[in-house]
Formats: sequence, structure tokens, C-alpha cells
Amino acid sequence: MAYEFITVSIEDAIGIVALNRPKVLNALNLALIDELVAELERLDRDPAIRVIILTGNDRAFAAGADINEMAEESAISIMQKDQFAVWDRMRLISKPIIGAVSGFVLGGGCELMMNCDLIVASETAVIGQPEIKLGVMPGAGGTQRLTRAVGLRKAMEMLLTGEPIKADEALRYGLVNKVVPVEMYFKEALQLAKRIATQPPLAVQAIKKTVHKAEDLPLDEGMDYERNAFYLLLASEDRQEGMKAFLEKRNPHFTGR
Ligand code: CO8
Repeated sequence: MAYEFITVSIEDAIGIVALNRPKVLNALNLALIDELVAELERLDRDPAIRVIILTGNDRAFAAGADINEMAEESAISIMQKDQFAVWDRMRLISKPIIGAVSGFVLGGGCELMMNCDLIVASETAVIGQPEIKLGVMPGAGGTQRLTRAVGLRKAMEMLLTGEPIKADEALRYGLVNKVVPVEMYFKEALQLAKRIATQPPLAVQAIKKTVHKAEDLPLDEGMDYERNAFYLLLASEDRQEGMKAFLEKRNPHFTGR
């Protein structure tokens, strides 16, 4: 499939999607998000793919929504475009998405990063929600996901000042999983993806979905959800294989059935 604003490559069972508007620091125009979500959905349907990596380039993961495009919009025109409906589809991707981020991770870029399940950042990453400086506020989850990730006080500070934080601080607040030198962040993300790709796909997807439920459901409902997902996995062939391989003292071979 030919895209204008993203590139796609496959390595083993990993689908790698890179944002590709380097001249504008990967600013997120509507067409880019459309392409990105269409490709994520395609990779999600592809049985050969087990994990997805979402990345940008060393200078920028993404410096936010495309301000040129946004400057043209009125409240009504932007509402009628309903761009966030496309963003909402990202939540339905069942395979794990690993964000490999470097440089500017701002505004919609930070919101896109927070759509990832795991995040490897380069030491050069600068992460924040500067929308307030433009007279607006986040619209793609910045107030909600950032608060859940870093807690109310830090989120307030970042959102009300618009000042970004550096990678080491993001790590301290649990906003990213790992920080490594810039030459390493993509390799590190790929290694992590390959490790997860050897795990049983049905369990991987059930865990992803169930962990996200922990953000939405009260504890007892989340526990019920977990229990039902656990029972369901007992019906999988991979469960037979995993336990058999353990007892036979060999490595399991998981097929996703
Ligand atoms: N939109 C459009 N163009 C951009 C953006 C952007 N967000 N960010 C950078 N660019 C362009 C610049 O205009 C410049 O273009 P040109 O070379 O034609 O002048 C080019 O990228 C390089 O940028 P700079 O020359 O500014 O590079 P610097 O290294 O000097 O500065 C910064 C880098 C600090 C990242 C600076 O470019 C900047 O502040 N960018 C804007 C950051 C920002 O405010 N982001 C938030 C945008 S609002 C938002 O995301 C709202 C989200 C709502 C929902 C999400 C929907 C997608």
C-alpha cells in the first residue's frame, strides 16, 4: 500500500510504522492520522504480525497537530470533521504497540505516544503538552491519559505551564518504560518487540485488553473481566503447548490458536 505520510516495513513478525513528514517535525495532519490508523488496522488483521512498533525519526517523534492545518479550522468545521473518531479506532488495536520515540514528542505527538502500550525513549526525547501556549488545550487524550500516567499534580504542571519534560523525568514518572542513548532507542524497541513476539499471541492480546480495563473499570469488575479472559485462554492450543513444553523441559512453539 502506498502512503504519503508514513512508511511501513516488516521485520520478522514485527510491523514497523514510521511517521514521515520530517520537514515539519512529523506534524500530525488529518491525512497522516488517517493513513496511520488504516495501517495499524491492516497490521492488526495480518496473522503474520504479532507486535507493532510506532516511531518517528531521531529529531522528532511528532511535534503535535499540524498547526497550519488547525489554524484554518473553526469550532464547527473541526467538529464536523470528527477527527477524533479516527483516533478512537487506535484504542481497538488488539496487538501490542511499542512506541520508539526520540526528539520532540509534543501535543498530539505526546497523545499519540500515550496510545502506545510500551514506550522506549531516546535520551534526547522532550515530552510535553504545549497546547496552552497556543490558546487551546489537548483534544486527543492529553488531559486524561497524562493524568492517569503521571498523576494529577505532575499532569497539572505540564498542562498548565506547557513546559515539556526530558526523558529521564518521564521515566521517573512512569510515562515511558525505558530511556537509552539516541543510537539505541529503535534497536531497544525492536528487541522488546521480538521478545513479545515469541509469546503466545492470544495471551498477549488478552493481557493487553485486560490491563487497559484496569484504567476504566472498578476493581471488582476488572477482576471479573480478568477471570473470564483467563478461563478463555485455557481453551487455547497454545496453553496446551506452553504447559506441555514446560513439563517436557523444552521451549514452547506458539501458533496463536
Ligand atoms: N505544526 C506544523 N508545523 C510544525 C509544527 C506543528 N506542530 N511543529 C514544527 N513545525 C514546522 C515549523 O513550522 C518549521 O517549518 P518551516 O521550516 O517551514 O518554518 C519546521 O517544522 C521546523 O520547526 P522549527 O523551525 O520550529 O524547529 P525548532 O527546532 O526551532 O523548534 C519546536 C522545534 C520547539 C518543536 C517548534 O517547532 C514548536 O514549538 N512546534 C510546535 C509545537 C506545538 O505547539 N505542538 C502542539 C500543537 S497543538 C496540538 O498538538 C493539539 C492536539 C489536539 C489534538 C490532536 C490532533 C492531531
